[in-house]
Amino acid sequence: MSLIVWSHPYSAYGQKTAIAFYELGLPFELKLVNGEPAVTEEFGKVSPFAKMPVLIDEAAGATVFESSIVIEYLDRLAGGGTLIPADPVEALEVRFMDRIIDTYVAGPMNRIVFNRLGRAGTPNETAMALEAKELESAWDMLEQRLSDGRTWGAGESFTLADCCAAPILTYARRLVPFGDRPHLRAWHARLMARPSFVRALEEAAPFGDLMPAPPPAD
Ligand SMILES: N[C@@H](CCC(=O)N[C@@H](CS)C(=O)NCC(=O)O)C(=O)O
Repeated sequence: MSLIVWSHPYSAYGQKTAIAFYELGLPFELKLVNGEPAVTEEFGKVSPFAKMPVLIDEAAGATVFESSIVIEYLDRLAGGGTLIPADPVEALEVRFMDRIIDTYVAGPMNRIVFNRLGRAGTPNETAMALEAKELESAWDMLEQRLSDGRTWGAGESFTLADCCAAPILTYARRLVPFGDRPHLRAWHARLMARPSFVRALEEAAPFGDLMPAPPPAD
């Protein structure tokens, strides 16, 4: 089995996928998206939106992008039912949490970061305040969802929802702190201790801290 992943260890979506590989025990070869012109040109041929990660399954002749779809693909390759539960009702909750975090946490987070880095032109303070409000709403929603006492994002098993949450919550809380939301804090603490995420963070460490926000104060 030869699985190649175009990614970068600091990338939130790259980490999301790396966590899935480690959870499933699947080996992969990293193609580092490092900004070098030749790499960028080659990457542009496999990634239609120039976004990482992209999975190439050479044995199957398949190119898969969109991190959630990559993880569904990997889960099936590993036999199925681990990161996406076999039970359709449980699977729906997993996909729901993945979508909520991707849309309402990563969405505003990325727009704030793009503003701060000047990638969206002159930083727009009004727009960034609105994005921060959306992040607060997402924290409220997640706190409420987790208040049923679940251990992981969608129940008692570590799933796609947790692969998604670990890196994205870790970066986003630096923009809008968790505040007084004990369930959210406890879940994030469990994610930080999960060996697959610890490994992804260790791999990102040599690249330094690229986030345009101070480390969390709490
Ligand atoms: N919806 C995509 C988002 C991927 C994404 O935004 N990746 C970022 C890295 S975390 C990226 O490639 N950014 C490069 C750029 O915007 O130039 C997914 O889930 O895979």
